[in-house]
Amino acid sequence: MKECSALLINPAAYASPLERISLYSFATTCIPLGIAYIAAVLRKNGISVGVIDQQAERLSNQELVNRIIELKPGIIAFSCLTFAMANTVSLINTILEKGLSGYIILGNVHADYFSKDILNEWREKVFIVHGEAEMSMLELVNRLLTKKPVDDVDGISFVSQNKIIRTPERKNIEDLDILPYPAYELFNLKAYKNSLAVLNTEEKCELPLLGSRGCPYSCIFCAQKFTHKTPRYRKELEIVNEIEFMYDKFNASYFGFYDAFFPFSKKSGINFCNTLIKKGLHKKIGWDTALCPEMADDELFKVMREAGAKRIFFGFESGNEEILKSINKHMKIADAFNAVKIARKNRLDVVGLFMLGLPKETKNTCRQTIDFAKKLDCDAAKFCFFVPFPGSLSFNLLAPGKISAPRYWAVYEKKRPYLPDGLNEKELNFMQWRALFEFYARPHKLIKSVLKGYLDFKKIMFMAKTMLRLFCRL
Ligand code: B12
Ligand code: SF4
Repeated sequence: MKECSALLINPAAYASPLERISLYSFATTCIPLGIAYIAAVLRKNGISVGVIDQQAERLSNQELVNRIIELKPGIIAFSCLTFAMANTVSLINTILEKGLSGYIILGNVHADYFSKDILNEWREKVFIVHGEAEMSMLELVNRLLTKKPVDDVDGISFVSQNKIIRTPERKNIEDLDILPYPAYELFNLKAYKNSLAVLNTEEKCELPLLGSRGCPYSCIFCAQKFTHKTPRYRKELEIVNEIEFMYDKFNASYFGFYDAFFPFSKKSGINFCNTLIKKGLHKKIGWDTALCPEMADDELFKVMREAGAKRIFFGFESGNEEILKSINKHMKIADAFNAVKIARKNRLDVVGLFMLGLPKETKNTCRQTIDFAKKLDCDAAKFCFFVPFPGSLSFNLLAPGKISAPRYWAVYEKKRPYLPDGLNEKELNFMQWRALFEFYARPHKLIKSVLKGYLDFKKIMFMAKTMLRLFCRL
């Protein structure tokens, strides 16, 4: 990589080399789209940009710092998500201790949410960019590189004369189609091979796609609204044009939508698929997406399949209607069964996403969720622990007294930040183990999962080891 003016970094969620082989190394590595968009906007405006994805490239902190030294950037910008924040803190402290020249900019939901605490910690040494950062970053980077004042840049916070200044809010980008395509050429694309949305595929190059920003719903565990406020949708033709461009430029033959859900509606979905088919792209590419179960529709799924869709992710979350309601999920259990039925009919794989440890969760409701997952009989299932992440409604609702967070970023490393009244940590861990075991250890499911690439030897061994460890601890 050549020297650059602005270096954008996606820090890893581990702090030590040992942790690299821990659970986090099994976390999916996907291209951080926010960084890819910011990089594209900076580049388009003549700024030389470098990108390092520490998570994907599995760099130790020492290796990352050495790279920063080599690249001599005037700006060092970090994407700050909560689960990687403990490591980000130690990276920033190292950079400051070593006296590396270069302004430090922090963005993404965690830095945005905790901007005051962060500025109190590092004072004038860092700048925060709030919300969607493309335009604020462009102005801020330009000002800092040319040593001009930054107080007229909207959407940022910084310390000046010992005071925290927050400039007026920057409006989100209304017309998403004015943005340049994400700058994937700056990423080491090989580092993301077979990474898309957890699953293995045979395809050559997999890339993310974003057809919209924001979401009209308010599930309590989600921080989508915090950054992206109102929903905005791209034109279907523009999305298809981007697919065509990425196919030509990177030989990208598989795409995964990062949207809250895509398509946005039946009409828009049919239009998108027909446009893709008209251009003949359906014969060259495959794609997957996430949808709300209640949007399932036979006509829509049929044309999606024709247009190259292979798989749909559904956030089913819980098998208990009361819990679904309390987390603001607008889906009914019956919608889930209907969605899987229609997807199956149209030969679309279904990945079910479930949560354990939600507020009001008990052993009994976990049991309902496990039975629900098994009955639905999705092709694959993920059982995540509920975490009230900063930026989500649940963080505000549960924070007082409920989240054991002496220092909000450190707790995410080792200790569960939240437990419902009805379950202790051991019981919850055991429920996850049970869920995975009961779902995958059915002979027909195991065989199908291996054949379809949802499980490979590495994942089976990892699961077996985790289960054994949990079992020994009980
Ligand atoms: C797609 C996605 C994934 C994908 C890909 C992740 C990836 N590496 O990008 C997958 C499925 C793998 C995933 C996994 C997880 N995810 Co996720 N994911 C998302 C999602 C839906 C979209 C992210 C996205 O690309 N959006 C499109 C871009 C354009 O928007 P953006 O990222 O917000 O970026 C803008 C701003 O935030 C800002 N910005 C972003 N980066 C930077 C960097 C700098 C330097 C600056 C200045 C600004 C800036 O400017 C950008 C452009 O406008 C978000 C929700 C959301 N934010 O919309 C959650 C989200 C980021 N994920 C989240 C979580 C918790 C996870 C998991 C831990 C879930 C789990 N239990 O396993 C894992 C972690 C895996 C990992 N190690 O990365 C949380 C993070 C919450 C928090 N407070 O940190 C979010 C916000 C969802 C939520 N729960 O509310 N995720
Ligand atoms: S979880 Fe999905 S549907 Fe719910 S608010 Fe977040 S993005 Fe929207």
